[in-house]
Amino acid sequence: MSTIKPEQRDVLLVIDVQNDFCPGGALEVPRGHEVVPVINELISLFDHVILTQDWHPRGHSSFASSHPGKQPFSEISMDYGPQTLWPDHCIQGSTGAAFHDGLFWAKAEMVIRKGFRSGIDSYSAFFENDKTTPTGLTGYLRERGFTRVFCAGLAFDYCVRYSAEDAQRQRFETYVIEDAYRAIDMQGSAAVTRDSLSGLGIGLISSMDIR
Ligand code: VGL
Ligand code: ZN
Repeated sequence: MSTIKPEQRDVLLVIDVQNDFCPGGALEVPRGHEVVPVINELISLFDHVILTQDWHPRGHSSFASSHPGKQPFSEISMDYGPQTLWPDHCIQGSTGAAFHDGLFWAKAEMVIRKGFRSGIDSYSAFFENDKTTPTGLTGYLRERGFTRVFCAGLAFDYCVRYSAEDAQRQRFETYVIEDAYRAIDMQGSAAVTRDSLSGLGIGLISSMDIR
């Protein structure tokens, strides 16, 4: 593809680059920390940067520890549909919930926190897992006049996937930057995610395409 020069209508959406998703964290994504230098370079290229921060209260319903007898990475059925259970992670105000120390987060114009309601998880930066409760990000982007969304971060097969899919469905022109994500990759979920994104017409690009 030809190169893309970020314009005023473009926003870089950096998903969940938090300690708990990096090696040593509570829900580590293999080699998750490797996205940091790539994303820092992207942050320097975009005028507009938005970050998301997974932000759960203690005892959150997505934690296996909140469901006696359930193991992390198993699935349960919630009133809004199936929900994967996770180790306790990204507890509000904890070190695990903080952005990775090396991330140039200070430039962000907006930090959108998600997963703060006890009874519902939120993978997407746009809608909680019931697919109807909005986070407010669509309205924010529209009011600011952004039309293209470039996604990067952790984890590719969960929060990056659902954020990109919702961005595209909300009719933003959406790209995912392939060397700026890492996946949890449970049972082939990274391959399923790539198919799903390209099927929706989301652009899979390299950070080298942006300059
Ligand atoms: C995420 C699982 C649970 C993510 C957040 O950021 O991809 N995954 N909470
Ligand atoms: Zn979470």
